[in-house]
Amino acid sequence: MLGIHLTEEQRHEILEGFYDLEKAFAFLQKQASHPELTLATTGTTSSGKSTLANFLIGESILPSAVQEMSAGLVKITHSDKRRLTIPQTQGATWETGTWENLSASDVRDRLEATMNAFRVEEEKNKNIEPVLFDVEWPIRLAERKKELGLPEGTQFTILDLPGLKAVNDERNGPVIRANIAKAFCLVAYNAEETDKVKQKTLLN
Ligand SMILES: Nc1nc2c(ncn2[C@@H]2O[C@H](COP(=O)(O)OP(=O)(O)OP(=O)(O)O)[C@@H](O)[C@H]2O)c(=O)[nH]1
Ligand SMILES: [Mg+2]
Repeated sequence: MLGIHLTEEQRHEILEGFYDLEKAFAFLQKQASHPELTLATTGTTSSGKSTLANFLIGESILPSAVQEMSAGLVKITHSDKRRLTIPQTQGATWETGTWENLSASDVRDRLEATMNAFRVEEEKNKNIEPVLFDVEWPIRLAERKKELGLPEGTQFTILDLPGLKAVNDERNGPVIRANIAKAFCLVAYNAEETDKVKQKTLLN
């Protein structure tokens, strides 16, 4: 009955609306059976983000150092595999690809070498695309879903982010901003930082 007075354009619009509703419903259905939990370690430079992420993972797969270490984004997805993928990004001079059955130190060494190579390239080209690391790994915390009160099908991801150096940090700022909105953030800061005002500004 509705259709009798509708133009072709209006009919099309209504149909599009139904398709969107169907897509939203399918998304919610998937979310309900396989909810996603993403934790992101974020905070100031050299504040212990990667050390904390390694603790949650249960193995030291992320490089950490006294001086600035992390560059780009490391995404660790809970899996029974031990696989690392470094996708081809614009300006990449480092080895890209997928490596399987790695040890924790294999991953850490490759991440460290690639982060160092990225920093060298970044000095020459400020507009280089941030490096990405996709790690599939058994995350210790994800094996304790019951204790955490999480549904069995929960998909577990940890994002280890680079540090925020300054409020207008043009290097790491965009990577951090693009990812924290989608995650439950664990904020790390260096309790020994002497410039308390700077620290507070950054954390804010
Ligand atoms: N005293 C102390 N040192 C820590 C702690 N957590 C990490 N560290 C040390 O702090 C230094 C920096 O640690 P990282 O985990 O690399 O810090 P990060 O925040 O990931 O650093 P970037 O990613 O480079 O910004 C390393 O030397 C760690 O061993 C802590 O809880 N206490
Ligand atoms: Mg780090």
